Amino acid sequence: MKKQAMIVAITVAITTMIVIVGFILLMPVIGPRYLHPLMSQSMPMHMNNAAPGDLDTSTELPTDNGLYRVSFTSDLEPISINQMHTWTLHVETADGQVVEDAVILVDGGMPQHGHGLPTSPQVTQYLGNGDYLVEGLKFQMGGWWEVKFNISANGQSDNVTFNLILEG
Ligand SMILES: [Cu+2]
Repeated sequence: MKKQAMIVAITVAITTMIVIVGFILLMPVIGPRYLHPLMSQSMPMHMNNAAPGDLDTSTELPTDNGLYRVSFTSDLEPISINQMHTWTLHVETADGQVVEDAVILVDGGMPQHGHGLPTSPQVTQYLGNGDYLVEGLKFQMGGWWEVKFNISANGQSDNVTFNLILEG
């Protein structure tokens, strides 16, 4: 009887170890789905994502490397979804000189959804006084959006990212 009990105990121990090791090995496959159902790709993510609480939604920001100060105003105020609209971007140097004739590229998207902008907004016109017309902006759902500008002037390039929280 004692020997039998020991065999049972060893069998249980080995089985438990196999199950634990197997579970650990399978974690990369099953883990995300079982442990973080909200992060699963198959879930509709648009409803359950809160933007980071400390998100900077300033409409005036320095560029990443501090070359320029950039601000924007929108002709749609407040900015709402599913409406094509226009921004005016204002660009100054760090010391407050208006930046003329910059080449500006527009990009953006929703960091939590992994998709970009639904349109291809472009700077279509220099309005003078450091102001640039950005046409073709549209956001098709509520949540956290990033709008990025790459600004090149006088051989120097820098980037700025504006954060928007839109009602959906
Ligand atoms: Cu989205």
